[in-house]
Amino acid sequence: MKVNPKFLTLMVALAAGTAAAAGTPSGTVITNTATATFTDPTTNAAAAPVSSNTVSTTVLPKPDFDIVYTAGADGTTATGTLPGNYQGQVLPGGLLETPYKVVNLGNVDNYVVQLAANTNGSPNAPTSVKYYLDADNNGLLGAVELAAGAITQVTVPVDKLETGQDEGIVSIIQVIEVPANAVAGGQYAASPQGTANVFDFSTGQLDVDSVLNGIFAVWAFDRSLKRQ
Ligand SMILES: [Ca+2]
Ligand SMILES: [Ca+2]
Ligand SMILES: [Ca+2]
Repeated sequence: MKVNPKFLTLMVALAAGTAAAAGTPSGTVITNTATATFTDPTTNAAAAPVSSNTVSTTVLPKPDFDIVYTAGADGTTATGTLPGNYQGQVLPGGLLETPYKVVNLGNVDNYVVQLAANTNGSPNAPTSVKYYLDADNNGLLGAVELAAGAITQVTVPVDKLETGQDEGIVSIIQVIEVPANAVAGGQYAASPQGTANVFDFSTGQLDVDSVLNGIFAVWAFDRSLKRQ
């Protein structure tokens, strides 16, 4: 029985290439056995098919993420135009709550993104900036979510290819606390900044990256509100 070795090599290469398909979760093991069918030149009849060795390839991690507004344009810098529902006025000592989404853009399941507040460029320093898990994904900080406590990281599932919805999203709420002695018209701004391992496509290496939500939430005080 004669089998063209070049043909088998080609089949194996095709099988290996399949494992690089975009979006396949990392750690997935793809196996492929190539089968060659051919005519036996000694008999000029169809010979029994020949199978190659089984090729196993493990999909490598290519993590990536973004932090975005729940609606409206996103950015990656701390300047720009705010969506309307990300600005407003509160009393001194008040809390300012805005929702964001941490999005898994890679193929790593249970992908951990560290969260911290970026207040660079804020006209005034907030008393604190905290993040909470928006467990019911309604964009509001509920009593149960508040009681669960502030978080410093989120664990984001991978988006399953076999489903239509995007499972790779975790919703969070940012809470800016403004000082009790804040003056009227004072502005306070903060943006969630995520840090996590990401895959650098230019080098093929894993790297650490941060992504701002895009722009700061700017809030102003109105003295008239204080008298109400
Ligand atoms: Ca909620
Ligand atoms: Ca899906
Ligand atoms: Ca962003």
